[in-house]
Order: sequence, then structure tokens, then C-alpha cells
Amino acid sequence: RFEHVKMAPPDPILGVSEAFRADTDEMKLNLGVGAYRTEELQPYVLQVVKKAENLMLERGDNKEYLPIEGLAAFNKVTAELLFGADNPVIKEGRVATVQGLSGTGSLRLAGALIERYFSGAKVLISSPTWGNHKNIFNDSNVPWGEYRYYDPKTVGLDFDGMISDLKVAADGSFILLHGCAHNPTGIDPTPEQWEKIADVIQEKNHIPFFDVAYQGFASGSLDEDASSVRMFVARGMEVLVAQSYSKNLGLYSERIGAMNVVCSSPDAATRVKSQLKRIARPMYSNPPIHGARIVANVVGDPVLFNEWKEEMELMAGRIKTVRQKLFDSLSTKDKSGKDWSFILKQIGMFSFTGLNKAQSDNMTDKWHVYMTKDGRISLAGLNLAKCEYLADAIIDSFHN
Ligand code: PLP
Ligand code: TYF
Repeated sequence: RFEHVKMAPPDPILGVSEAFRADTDEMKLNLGVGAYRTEELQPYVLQVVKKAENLMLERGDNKEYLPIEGLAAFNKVTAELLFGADNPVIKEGRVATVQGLSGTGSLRLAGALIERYFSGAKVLISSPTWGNHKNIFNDSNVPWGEYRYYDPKTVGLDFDGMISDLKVAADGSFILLHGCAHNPTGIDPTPEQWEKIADVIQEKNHIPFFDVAYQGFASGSLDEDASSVRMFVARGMEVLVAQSYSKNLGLYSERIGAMNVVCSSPDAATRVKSQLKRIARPMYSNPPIHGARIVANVVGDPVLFNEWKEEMELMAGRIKTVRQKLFDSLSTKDKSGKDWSFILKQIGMFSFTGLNKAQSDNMTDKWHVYMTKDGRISLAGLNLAKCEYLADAIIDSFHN
């Protein structure tokens, strides 16, 4: 009965980790998946997460089903963290927030909402973007297109290309934007560029749709990393925002995040929320509680909240330190005169090296450095001790 089922292709990012595990070379380095590692290259559980979990044990919290929309205390703090607790849209009750299965599951809820209520509307995604965006909208039966984003000549933002693509798109398109720390390029618009992007989106009656997977991880400041979203909201626009706590709280496998829809009235928000629940129900009935409680305890408690911010600054700081060291090593070792400063301009977990597929293959086959074939490296998987080795590998791969 299953003979006609064909083999599915491996995930281009998660597949890299499988290949890494099979490699026995002692210099091997996994810069594929975007997951934070310590300087010893070990996974890291935040101290505040352990404290919140201890608190939950002490209290003897139960495992009853959550409502379809998730844990109320979580939904409250997650919207406040994103928009700012004093934001009028929160005070006026204009945000529909439902807990989702991390960033991915929250995006998928929005995909279903768009399919049902905006028939024929396209979602425009950046070229390139996180690979799963295409999968999510394909499976949601939502048509998507791309806008220019990355300019290989400057290894920077193709701002003019982006603006003109937003201008020629059909009015009322959904524009998927990375709130901060663009994946995979590490290139974000400047505040001035964000304003111009918002101008065009408003002119064209487009609907901004933010994917916020790295709040606090880009600059080290939660507020600063939410400033793009908040600027759009302050203009009075209706905005969709998917949130994830995989990276900033290190809760990868807890699958905790949220979908927020800022509406023009509290009434519309109530109706949108009811539809998001209707979509969630036949998909997974109700979301998992453990991660939601951790977030509610950390964000909702002033002491733990401050400790979290300190730990996040530590993580973001370690990544900045290896970024600098990698740049220094490349600049010293490379005698070709190539300008490596683009590495310092990129932010967040990733660096887009500009290595093409053949060069990325050389990184892996000859140097045992595992990375995605688009030339992206996760600096979160790098430590100071291996920067020089990585620089050798990159220079060799570039010039061969
Ligand atoms: N969006 C972007 C841009 C990402 O990089 C990721 C991965 O971290 C996600 C969404 C969703 O990840 P998760 O489903 O683990 O929250
Ligand atoms: O881009 C990354 O590495 C992260 C992690 O299917 C990730 O976003 C990668 C692939 C995937 C889910 C998460």
C-alpha cells in the first residue's frame, strides 16, 4: 500500500547535523544549525530556565490541558515583551495573541488564517530567507513570491531592489519581514531604511507580517530588537507577528512561541483570535504547557527577568566576540586584499560568507566544517579556539 510513497529530501539545515555526527575527524565543526553553544561548544540551558523549572516543581504545578489559545499568563507577557507593556494596542485590547508551537507552528497558524480569509493574496518573502518559510506557505496553500534582499556584490542589503519589488507587488500583499537578525544573511535594514520600507508598505496597503525569532539576540537588548515591529505598530498599521523562544531562552525543543495579530479594533481582535483557535483545534487541539510556564515565570518575575537579560547579553556577547576574532583572523591571514568587514556588519547568530555551493562543499569535504550550502555559518557554534582554523578553511575555499 505504501509502495508509491517516494523518499522525501532531507532538511537542508537539520540534515547538516546528521552528517556532522557521522564525521570522526577531531577538528570537525558544526556551523550548520542556529543553536547556541558555550565556549566549550556544548548546548546551554539558561540558569533562569532551571530556576523557573525548580519553582514549577516546588509549586507542584499540574499537567492539565491548556485552553486552545494557550496559557493566559504566557499570552499576556509575550505580547507585552514584544510590543512593550505600555503600548496602546495592548491597553486597547487590539492584539489577538495565541500560544503556538514555537515560531514554526505560529507561522503555520498565520498561513492557515491567510488561506481562509485572504484568498488569493500572496505572501512575499525575502530572497533569501529561512528555508522553512517556503514549506510553511506551500503547505498552507498560500501563494508566495520573493522580494530582493541580498546583494552578493556588496554582501549587503539590496535596498533599492527590495523597495521596487514591494512597489510592483499587488496591493494588499503580506510582506514577511524578519524583525531582527535576518536569517540567513545577518543583514538588517537600518532604522532609516525600516521607515522607508514602512512607507511603501503603507502606500501599497500591504500587510506587514513579522517573524521574530531572535528578540534580544541581535543587539543584546529586547527593546531594541523589537523596535522594527513597534515602529510599524506606532504608525497604526495592522500587523502580524510570529514569536519564538527557541533562541533567546534556549527553549528549542519545548516548542514555545506565539502568533500575534494587531487589529484595528478590540472587536476584530476577538474575532481573529476565535478563528486562530478554530484553526489550532483540529491541528493539535491545544499547545504544550511546560515552555509556556517557563516563559511566564521568567518574563513575569522582575528578578528572573533581569537575570534573563544578563544571560542573553552573555550569549549575544560571546557571539560578537567570535565574530570579531574571525574577522581579525581572516584579515591577518588573507593576503589577497579581500575586504572582510562585511562580517562585522552582520548581526545575530549567523554570518553569510558569500561562499558558493562548491566552496561550501570544500569547507565540509576538506576541512570538516559543516555549514549550509548557501554559504551561511552559525557563529553560535564557533569558539575562540577554532577561529583561526575556520579562517584557514574559509580562505582556502574562497581562493580555490
Ligand atoms: N523564523 C526564523 C527566521 C528562524 O530562524 C527560526 C529558527 O530558529 C524560526 C522562525 C522558528 O524556529 P522555532 O520553530 O524553533 O521557533
Ligand atoms: O536556521 C536555523 O538554523 C534555525 C533552526 O527546519 C532550524 O532556524 C533549522 C531548520 C528547521 C528548524 C529550525
